[in-house]
Amino acid sequence: MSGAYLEWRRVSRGDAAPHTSSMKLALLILLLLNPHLSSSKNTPASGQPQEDLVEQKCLLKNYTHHSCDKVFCQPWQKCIEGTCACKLPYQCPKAGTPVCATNGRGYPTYCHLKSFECLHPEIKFSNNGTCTAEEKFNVSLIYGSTDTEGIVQVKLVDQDEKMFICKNSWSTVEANVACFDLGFPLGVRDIQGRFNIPVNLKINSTECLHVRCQGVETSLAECTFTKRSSKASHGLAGVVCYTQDADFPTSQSFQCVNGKRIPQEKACDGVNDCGDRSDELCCKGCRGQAFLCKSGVCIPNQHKCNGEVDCITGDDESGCEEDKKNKIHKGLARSDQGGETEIETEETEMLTPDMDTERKRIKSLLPKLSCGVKRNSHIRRKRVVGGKPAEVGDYPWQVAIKDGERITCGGIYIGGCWILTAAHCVRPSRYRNYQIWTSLLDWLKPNSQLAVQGVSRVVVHEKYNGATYQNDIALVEMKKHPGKKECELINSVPACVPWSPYLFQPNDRCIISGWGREKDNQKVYSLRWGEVDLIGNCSKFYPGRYYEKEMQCAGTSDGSIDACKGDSGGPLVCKDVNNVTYVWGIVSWGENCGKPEFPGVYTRVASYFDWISYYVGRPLISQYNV
Ligand code: 4AZ
Repeated sequence: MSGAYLEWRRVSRGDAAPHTSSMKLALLILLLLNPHLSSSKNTPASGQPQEDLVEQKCLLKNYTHHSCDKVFCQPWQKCIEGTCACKLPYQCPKAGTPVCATNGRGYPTYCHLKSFECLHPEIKFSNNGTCTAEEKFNVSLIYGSTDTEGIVQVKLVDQDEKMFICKNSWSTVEANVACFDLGFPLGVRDIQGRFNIPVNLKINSTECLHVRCQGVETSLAECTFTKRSSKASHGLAGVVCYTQDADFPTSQSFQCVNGKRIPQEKACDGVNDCGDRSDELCCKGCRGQAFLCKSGVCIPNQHKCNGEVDCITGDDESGCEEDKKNKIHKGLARSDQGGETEIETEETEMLTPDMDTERKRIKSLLPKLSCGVKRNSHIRRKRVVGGKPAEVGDYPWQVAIKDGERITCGGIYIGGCWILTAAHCVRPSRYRNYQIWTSLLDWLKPNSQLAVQGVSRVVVHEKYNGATYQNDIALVEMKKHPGKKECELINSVPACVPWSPYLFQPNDRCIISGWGREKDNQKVYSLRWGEVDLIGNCSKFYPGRYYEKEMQCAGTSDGSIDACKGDSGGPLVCKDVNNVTYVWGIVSWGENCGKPEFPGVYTRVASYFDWISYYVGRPLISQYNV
């Protein structure tokens, strides 16, 4: 945590620290960025220490369930400049079953309807199949003292009677969806309440319905309703929806991005108490059983190893074979309230179609990017101090940039005809002088896989600063071979372009490669590689010269592995839990080579996702098709 940041914290808590003018300015800027701070953003009035599971610096970014830095977008959305935006219906996969909306209109698939709803939120999902006049799903509240609360009643499309929901199938997840459906955009306030249930109301427990939502629905009609043969009496589900006038006391509360306040102890518990998930997206740890994604997001424990990736870092679905075996061994399965309970043996009758399965199916039908996965990997052999020699196919995204007679820099193939490199490596006006050598190992003994491409264009970042090395990033477009529509690089594989700054963290181990000099300035002719760790807080090594958002330091504690002169423009790649390789950095600068007190500095590629996609086109590098 930086000193400046600590200072701000003191100011926001209202301590008696004298306000310097720079502190006042910083506070003003922060308030402009987040108006909620002016009330009591996670700063209890009692002045108690802040909740330490929450990452304060991250909160300032106001992340919600629409922030693709932190979450995956829905299949009917696309990630643009950090926000999940609505796709147009025609961008949905064509396959699927027809569905009906609340406006009585039919849509060819669930994705088409959800995409339409994304643009016109007043129209919601009603039912599967074709639209007929009588069929209407309906939710209402009864026995409450105001219209914001009550026992939940639903009328399913093909049932005549309104029915109650069983309390044991009811959680914050379902209650949020019910409140959204009823027109309370901030979701649920409480699932307990004092309701005026008539004493003569006799409900047979078999008459209540079970409901299961995923938490991404906007109407209860999208959740799955079942009827169970259980004879046990469980009580009926009720809800108090959240309204601003029925506010929580301001002390000890967490301020959600949507303006809702929730008890502080509900932040980072895996449950979307805010309704916009803003209480789960900036976490250093999670409460109870919730699972902490490497990206700092808490998800409910039952989403771990459920076959759907929830963490952008993929860690909720890795190592699941072990987990599954354990679960089966212990006879454990998903329970209603978040924990794990014994598998229920009662019969269940499905009353509504399973739209969650439909949503997963749509996801699987979306086009997938092929990047970051090597075609054939083999076992490495030789080892050399300060890096090891690479073998054919080890770094299929690594390219060499030849300027005239000399190989001056490295580069990274990112797909199509595009090479990513450092701005200080190239000049747009010199594009005719450049050649891109792919699949090269040793430039004294060119291997058979080697291919050489001309260059048609060089784009240097508009804000590249040669004095400070800020925005040291450039794109090189290769020429297509005559008569060809695409750049066909048979032996090359693109590295994936990271779209979120949370995909990798300090201390993650990554790989650098290049033809750069050895520590003793000795020339190198064959491609070498080495493992380095991402380093946080790099300002301490380069005070005043390190720009956190644009740069990333990496190295080893003894400095033995480092990039050096000639490696510039080349890759710092990191592998995710699924062994997919991302270009996390571009070799940019550093004081000397191989000195532990001066780690290598790389351009932080994730910060330039939008800049890159502007030139190369979103579909080439975007995980979400556009
Ligand atoms: C260079 O001159 C250079 N040790 C590249 C990387 C580093 C230092 C210098 C990092 O291209």
